[in-house]
Amino acid sequence: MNKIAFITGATAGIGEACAIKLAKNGFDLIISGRRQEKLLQLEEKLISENQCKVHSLALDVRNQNEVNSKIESLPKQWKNIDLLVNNAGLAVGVSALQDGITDDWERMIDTNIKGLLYITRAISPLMISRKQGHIINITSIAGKEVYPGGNVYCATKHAADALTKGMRIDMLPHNIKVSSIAPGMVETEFSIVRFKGDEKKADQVYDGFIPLGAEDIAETLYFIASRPAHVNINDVLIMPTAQASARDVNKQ
Ligand code: NDP
Ligand code: 8X3
Repeated sequence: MNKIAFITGATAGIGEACAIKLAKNGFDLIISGRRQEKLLQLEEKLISENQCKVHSLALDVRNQNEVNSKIESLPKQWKNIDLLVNNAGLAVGVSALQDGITDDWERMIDTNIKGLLYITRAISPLMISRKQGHIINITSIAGKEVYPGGNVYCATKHAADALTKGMRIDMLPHNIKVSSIAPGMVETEFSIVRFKGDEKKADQVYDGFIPLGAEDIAETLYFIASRPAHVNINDVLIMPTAQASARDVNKQ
């Protein structure tokens, strides 16, 4: 029987690449995100290219009622979730705090912190009842360092880093692994979202150096997820070779 992975934010970028990598390596998948059309496209691709089963679950991680009811409504066999990838997240804007837009702050806090909590609150009891499971949180270099214009996004990723550590303690008696991956710059839809659809500004972020690709994170995630039962990788900080810190990028 295949293992089951539940991925949030599978409609783009890192989450989509993780779905493709896990499907190639024998996982069945529950893929989630808000964009139903993208989920269906990915579901078709995964099923046509792999020997795997896929269940699409359109949901907004910010809506706890929706999260609970959609997870509760999963068919019984899909509730045996072995791997949860808490990936859904976003940055919105680069304003200094004194110029900040409350709606941007709330989108980041509600998605990156509260969404991660709602999903984990709903899925971890299913893992606990089976005394097995693995939760991998996609945090960020922004959870280790703070950079200009990063204020609230960095705060949410510092929170995700702290929650990873807290979860690891809480899950310890239940034989559940908790890991995190903290990437530096990865070229995905991330900057388009951050700059609210301004593709020119988004492209400039990755000009002059080779950023990570979503596949690089997916490879790392699969490595973490495929260690023997007695081994847990707590945290991986992964950067492009051209990046030394959140603020130091060797652009040519
Ligand atoms: P993308 O914008 O390409 O993908 C983000 C994904 O999150 C989409 O699938 C989106 O789906 C989903 N998502 C966003 N909001 C919600 C929501 N409210 N409910 C459900 N799903 C949601 O960005 P990345 O792939 O780059 O980002 C993935 C994660 O990696 C994020 O947590 C990000 O903070 C983190 N990260 C990214 C880095 C980068 O440089 N790209 C570096 C470090 C960390 P939909 O719109 O369909 O809901
Ligand atoms: C995304 C990477 O450097 O923009 O988490 O914070 S960065």
